[in-house]
Amino acid sequence: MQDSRFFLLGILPLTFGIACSSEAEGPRATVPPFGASGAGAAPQSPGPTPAAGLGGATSSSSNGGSSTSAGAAGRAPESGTPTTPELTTPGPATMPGAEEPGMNDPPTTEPPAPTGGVFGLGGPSRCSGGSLSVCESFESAPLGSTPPAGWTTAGYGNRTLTVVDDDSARGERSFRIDVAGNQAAVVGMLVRGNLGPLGARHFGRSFMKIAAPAPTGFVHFDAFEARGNFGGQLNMVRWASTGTDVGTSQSNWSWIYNVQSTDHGEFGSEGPRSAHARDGDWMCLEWFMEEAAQEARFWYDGAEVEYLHIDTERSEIPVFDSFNVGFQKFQTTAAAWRVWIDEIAFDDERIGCEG
Ligand SMILES: [Ca+2]
Repeated sequence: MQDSRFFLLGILPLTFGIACSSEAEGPRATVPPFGASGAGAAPQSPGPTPAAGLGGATSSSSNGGSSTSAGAAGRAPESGTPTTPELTTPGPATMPGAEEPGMNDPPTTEPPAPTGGVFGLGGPSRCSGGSLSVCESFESAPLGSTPPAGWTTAGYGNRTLTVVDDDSARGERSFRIDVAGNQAAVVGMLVRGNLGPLGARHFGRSFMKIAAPAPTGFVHFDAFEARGNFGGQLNMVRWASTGTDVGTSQSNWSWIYNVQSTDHGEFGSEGPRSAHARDGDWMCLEWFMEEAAQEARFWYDGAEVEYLHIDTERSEIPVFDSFNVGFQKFQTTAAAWRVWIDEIAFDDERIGCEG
């Protein structure tokens, strides 16, 4: 069910569309959440704490470029001054050169307490079996800023994207996104293009960990963003978290379905907001998206979040050109963010947290 606040979009879509899809240089303006009293706040000026709801801005994905042969093509500098956002032109042409690459539980109201060895955590990578269309363990990627083969990095802002060995869901290595504090929109994503049949229908799975304590204050962040041409416009379809105070179990902080379009604004579904992203331990995120059925589903630590089963709701799922996995957020937080991702997988069947 769409939130009534979405109808506010009718007032501001042009503004958001321009602000969010601009190909202008430099970090983009903060895009406030719908219904936020701080609408229009400029970067570095978060304004009053807004109500829960959608928010966010477009990210910038790489225009391709091989991580192994195209050098820095499509990659942003790792830190320091604001970087140049990549083009957001929709369509397959935006990804040239990129390398090839069951459950029905009740809504998750209280994710399980942090535990080790559950949800498929620990032990060696399970990517090596070769049964999944895409599975990235980071185990064979060199430590440092070079993305794994088959991926590029994208985004902007003062952040670093690094293969590390200080934490992992499995194996020894993972991919870490560090975002410096006191910034508004920051995008740090791994990008996968040349999706083949997965572009029209896919299951995804990632493990994600946010260092505790997470920054406080209102924020919209995305853990996953799939991009494609929908009716001539670029749609960015996301699994996001919005609200105040990461790690709480209040309805103001939860996972949502979120779509940002270059021409008709931003919308999504957030239901009762009963599934809450945590900080301090690994989360297992799974999802499904299909263009033909206009259906999306989301599982959290193995349990389906019913309110994020998008079937009759507005969905606008295109055939995707790229998948972006990582961390991007759109409001100023004083504190820095540290996020790890690991065992990123895509397939035509559900992967599961144990997969
Ligand atoms: Ca790993």
